[in-house]
Amino acid sequence: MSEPIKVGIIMGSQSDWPTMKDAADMLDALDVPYEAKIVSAHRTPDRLWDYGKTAVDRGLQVIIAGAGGAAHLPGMMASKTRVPVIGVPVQTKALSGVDSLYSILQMPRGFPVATMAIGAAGAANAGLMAAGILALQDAGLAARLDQWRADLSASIPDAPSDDG
Ligand code: RP5
Repeated sequence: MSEPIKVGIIMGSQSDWPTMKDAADMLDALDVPYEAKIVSAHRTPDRLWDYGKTAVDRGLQVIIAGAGGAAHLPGMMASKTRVPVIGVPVQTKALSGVDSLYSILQMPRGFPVATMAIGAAGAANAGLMAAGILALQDAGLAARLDQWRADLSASIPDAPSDDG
């Protein structure tokens, strides 16, 4: 039997996928099952509501939510479910993602969103953060995450080189 899906990756638009794929790739690397869905706060509000309403019962334990511009998706999702929400501000053309960052970061007291950096690094870190949360209850994943971190450290040279 396949492992139950505990991580939901949601995004406001197809155009967010190139960024959000970095979260998915990280979860793939750590062998963490996930689902990826387009759920827009503005264009599909009913879909957002249903997703939040059913998240606990479906067994989701972390939701990674990415959006750009007036990025209401992570905050609205946090208002609808107690499943922890990790927000990824997608980089925008008009304001370079600072709009997304502020929209996601400045939540009112009571409805937290764990906000990552703007763009692909933030998405990758969201995958790592989700894995870290699940690893608290999953020794196998904890070992894989420890190994991933050790491999990253080992790949960093101790001195710079002219060859790059
Ligand atoms: C937001 O609007 C999405 O999260 C996306 O980042 C942004 C632009 O969406 P598209 O116009 O590219 O579909 O809702």
